[in-house]
This record gives sequence, C-alpha cells and structure tokens, in this order.
Amino acid sequence: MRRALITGITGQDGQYLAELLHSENYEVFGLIKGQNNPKLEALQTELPFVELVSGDLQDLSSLVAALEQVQPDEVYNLGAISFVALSFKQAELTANVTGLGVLRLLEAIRMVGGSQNNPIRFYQASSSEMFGKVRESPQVETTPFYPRSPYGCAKVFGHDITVNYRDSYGLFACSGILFNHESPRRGIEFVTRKVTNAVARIKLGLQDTLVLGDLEPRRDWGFAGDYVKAMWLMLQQDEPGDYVVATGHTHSVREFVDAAFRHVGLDDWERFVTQDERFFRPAEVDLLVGDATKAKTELGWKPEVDFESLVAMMVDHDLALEAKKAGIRQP
Ligand code: GDR
Repeated sequence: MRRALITGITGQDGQYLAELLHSENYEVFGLIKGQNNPKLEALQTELPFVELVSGDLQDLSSLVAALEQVQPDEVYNLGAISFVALSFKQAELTANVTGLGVLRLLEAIRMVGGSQNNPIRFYQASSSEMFGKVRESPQVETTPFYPRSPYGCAKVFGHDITVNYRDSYGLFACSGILFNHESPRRGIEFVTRKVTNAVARIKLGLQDTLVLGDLEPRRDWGFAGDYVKAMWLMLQQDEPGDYVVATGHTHSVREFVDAAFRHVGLDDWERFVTQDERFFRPAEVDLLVGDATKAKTELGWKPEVDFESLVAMMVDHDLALEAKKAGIRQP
C-alpha cells in the first residue's frame, strides 16, 4: 500500500485529496499541530480512515519526526495561512508558514529521503495569487509573477524553492499553480462560500443582508474536487514539473453573487447586498484566468464542473445545511 502525507488536512483540498487517495488504495496520513482544532472532530467523523500525525510547518524537527514515522511515498503540502485578506494583517506569520514552511518540508524530505529506489515525491500547492497584477492573459506556467499580497509573496517563495530543490538536489518536486477552487467544504471567510451561505440564509428568512467588499475582481473559479486529481496526477508522472490548473473561464465577484441569488429565484438581489471598506484589500488582484493546456496535454486532466454547476452545488448544500440547523423543513 502506498503512503501519503498531507499537510493542511482540515482544509477543503486536504479532505478531497484524502478521499481520492483513499479510493486509490493509499494509506492516508494528515499532519496536524496537535492542539485543539475544532475542525478535527468533523474530519475524524467524515474521514475516519485518515491517520493523524503531529507536526508543524514552523518546526523543522517536528517535520523530520513526522516523515520518519510515516515513511511516505508522497507528500502533499497543502498547509498554509491561505486567506489573502488575513495575510495583510499577519504578514510575518504568513511568510513563516506559507513561505518558509515549504523550505522546512523540503529540507525534511532531503534529510529523511525515502528509500533509494523509492524517493519521496513532493507536491507544493502554489497559487494563481502569484501572478497578481497580471501583464499577460490567460496566465500560463511561464507568466511572470507580480504578487499583490504577503500571501502571494510567500507563495512565490514556496514555488521558487520547490523548483530550486528539484534543480539542485534532483527531488521529485512538483508545483501546481492552482487557480481559485471552491466547494461546499470551502471556509466561510472566502467570498464564494460567504455568498452561497448568505444566499441560503436570506432565502430561508434567517438573514437580511450580505456585506461584501469589491465586486469587480475577476477569478477563474473551478471545483476543488476536480483540482485535487491534478495534484495526484502530477506525482504519477515520470518527470516532475509545474502545472497551471484552471478552467480557462473568468467571472467577476458580482457575476458569482448574481448567479447564486438567481439560483434561488431572488433576481432582484441588489437590495440585499451592501459594501463595506472592511472587506476591501490594500492591494487587489483584478483579473485571473488560467490556461491549463499543459495539464490537459501532459496529465490528461480536465475540469468536470462548470461555473453554473459549482454555484448551484454550493447554494444547494448551504440551503440544506442552514435549513437543518434552523429546523426548517425544505420543500
Ligand atoms: P482569493 O479568494 O483572495 O482570490 O484567494 P477570496 O475568495 O478570499 O477572494 C476573491 C475575491 O473576492 C473579493 N471579495 C471578497 N473576498 C472575501 N473573502 N470576502 C468578501 O467579503 C469579499 N468581497 C469581495 C476579494 O477582494 C477577491 O478579489 C483564494 C484563496 O483560496 C487562496 O488561498 C488561493 O491561493 C487563491 O484563491 C487561488
């Protein structure tokens, strides 16, 4: 049985990836800090097959110990301070976890290594946020980076150090440059889930308004369940590489809001939505759209869920969830 270690196991990607690897007959290990985390209980109920190992991206020796314990074939680094807005407020922490954490994990892999015939393969969760202020559209693997947030800067470091360790030490290290990917498991602080959850609550009469920031930024939104397949496929190739993972379609936040409200029949949604400075960022990424031709050609990967189906999936999930919490019977 192959063994995989996932950092960021409590996030949406960690969960979808764990399910995929389990279905591919892997033994799945999730790295956790070992302190109280309310998400852990839910994880253990939903994904009981995941074995938890303690370790922290801020502590090299704990990563070495985790690798020695698990002896993984594959390591997926999905752990990060991943909320862009928070990274402006906790820039140093973001640099440490999201940036230096990658270096620590690579060093730990270099130390523990895995067997000679079977060296540990490494996946780094890179991000379209690295492109930031784009001068080229759509973005491909060779598009220059111009990050617009401490998070984006930390991800650029993580990407570059992954490439550097591959070049310097021959590690099988891949960087997946994933564009925004969403799901019903998305944290409520991210705009898509914030919107779908509010739409559900407004539809059910549990909430009157949705307060947002800038409605004009455009994102290339895909489904997280599709994107974790690309991560896994990268580590199954003969040679390591870097891949853009995206749908190739872009929509504004406003279009997402529009689609979500329309899905529940609230076409006059503008009366429910207000804007507040609190949710604007010091520097914004205005337009992202990726070209995943390399992933399609070399990995045979393609997205299955389109924008409208993604919005519908998330709104329907939140309708059922919020109705259940409030004891409301859904038609
Ligand atoms: P993003 O995701 O920053 O693109 O990073 P997020 O959903 O937070 O923001 C998307 C866009 O929506 C605008 N926006 C708001 N965002 C939030 N969170 N809340 C609001 O109220 C709001 N109003 C408008 C934002 O300004 C932004 O333009 C995500 C994360 O998952 C990263 O970790 C990942 O690397 C990238 O996607 C790819």
